[in-house]
Order: sequence, then C-alpha cells, then structure tokens
Amino acid sequence: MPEAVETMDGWYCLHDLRTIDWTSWKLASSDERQAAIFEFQQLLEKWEQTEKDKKGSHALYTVVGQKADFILMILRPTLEELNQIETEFNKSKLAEFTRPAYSYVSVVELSKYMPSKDGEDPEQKPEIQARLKPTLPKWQYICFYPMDKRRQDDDNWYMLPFEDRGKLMYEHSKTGRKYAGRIRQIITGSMGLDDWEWAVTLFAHDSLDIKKLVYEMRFDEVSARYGDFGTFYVGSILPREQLPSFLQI
Ligand code: 76R
Repeated sequence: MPEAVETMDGWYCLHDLRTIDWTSWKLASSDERQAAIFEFQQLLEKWEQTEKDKKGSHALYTVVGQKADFILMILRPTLEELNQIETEFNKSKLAEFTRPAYSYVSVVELSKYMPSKDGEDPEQKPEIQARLKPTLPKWQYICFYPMDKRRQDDDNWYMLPFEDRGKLMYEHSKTGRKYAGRIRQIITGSMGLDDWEWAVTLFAHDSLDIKKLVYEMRFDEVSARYGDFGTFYVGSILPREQLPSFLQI
C-alpha cells in the first residue's frame, strides 16, 4: 500500500465569499449605510490588531465577475475562532446586505515530500513555522480555487508510491520557484474539512503572472495527469480605507 505523506499543519483558514445585494443597499438610508460601513471597518481594525499580534491574518479583496463581490480570507489558530469571526460578521449590519456566495474551510499545509538535509525536524524550524502561520501579503491581486488529486483508472495519485509522488512534487516546485517574488502561494489542505482536497490561494502584483503560472503548471505532470480543479475566483485588494468608495452609491 502506498505510504501517505506526512503533513505539517498551521493556522485554520476560512475563505468567505459574499455577494452584495445592491438593491437593498440602495434602498437603505445614508445613515444606515454609513453605520454599516463604520461597523465593518471596526471589525477590520480589530483583525488588523490580531495580525500585528501574530495571532492570525486576513485579506479582503473584491471579486471580478458574477461569482461574488468580495472575498474575506481569514487565518486563525483554531476552527472556533474562524466560526466566531464568521458569526460576528453575520451579525453585522453590512451582512444584512450580503448573500453567501461560497465558503471554504481548510488548514495551511506543507508536506514532507522533500527530505530534510540536516536531519532536523522541519516543523521545528522558524522559517517553516512562519510559513505555517503566515501573515497574508497585501499584494494587488488574489486568485483562489479548490482542487483535487485525481483517482481515475490508471491516473490515481493515491496509488502512486511515495518516491514517485515526491519526484512529481519536486518538478512542480521547480515551476513554482520560477515565479519567486512575483507569486506568493498558500496551500491549504481540506481533506475531511471541505468538499475538495486542497485550496490554492495565489497573491500577485501583476494579474497576468497568475495566468502564466497556472498555465505553465498545467504542463507539469502532476497537474496535467493528476490535477482536478474547482471554480476560480480572482480579484483585487480592498484596503479598509477604500471601503466607503467601494460601497458608495
Ligand atoms: O512547500 C513548498 O513550497 C515546497 C514545494 C511545494 C509543495 C510541496 C510547492 C511549491 N507546492 C507544493 C505542494 Mn504547490 N501549487 C499548487 C497549485 O494550478 C495548478 O496546476 C496547481 C495549483 C499552484 C498554482 C501551486 C503553486 N502545491 C502543493 C500541493 C499539495 C500536494 C500534495 O501534498 O500532494 C498542491 C495541491 C499544490 C498546488 N507551488 C509551489 C506553487 C508555487 C508557486 C510553488 C513554489 C513556491 C516557492 O518555492 O516559492
């Protein structure tokens, strides 16, 4: 039986996507709208403090296209905290003007396919800990999609020997490294937590780099033969100060 790879797991992650009900937003009084914006900004300020204290991180982006209007990606040490944040938002005034579009629960994951050169446990290394509990970059663009590794006929990832999977992942990482400094990727695992096996979240300064990286990876054997992909969501950063202009009508 093929051996499972050991994973290192960090903060829990919630991707919360919402659609704005612009009709009811327009019907609200300007006082009501202002109060809703102010309250949401206060929530964001609170989360910014959590991020400064290194107890979590978050990212707020608008979403292009009809799949949603904004995405809130939240990282916290426990599932309970994610749940609490979700409920807190649901109780807010702004939430009354939104509809759920999609959500995804996962946990930041690094796998131990690459052998540790110095024989030390990688999980104890500060640079690995920093990647497991990352502060999300505030780069201009985000791209989020869930994915599976295929198990179909002869192309069954889960039946491959450990070494073969390790080699394929190594090839994959070589393609990824070409984009160092241009793309930051956060891989979150979601087996047992949500409908797909992983979520891929990419941050970029240039939206074209997202397309180029994903395109190039399609030719890596691991994506070409074993990758099955869900819905893609893409958008631009929405800083707290720009909320009023985003919601201005
Ligand atoms: O953790 C590391 O950075 C080391 C190498 C590495 C691993 C183990 C790595 C590097 N990835 C790993 C694991 Mn990845 N990754 C994806 C996608 O669209 C597609 O074709 C696939 C979606 C992208 C775009 C991407 C980007 N990666 C994984 C896993 C877990 C697999 C498992 O455990 O079986 C998945 C599902 C996955 C998918 N990857 C990189 C990138 C990039 C840009 C890198 C280089 C990071 C860097 O070194 O700077």
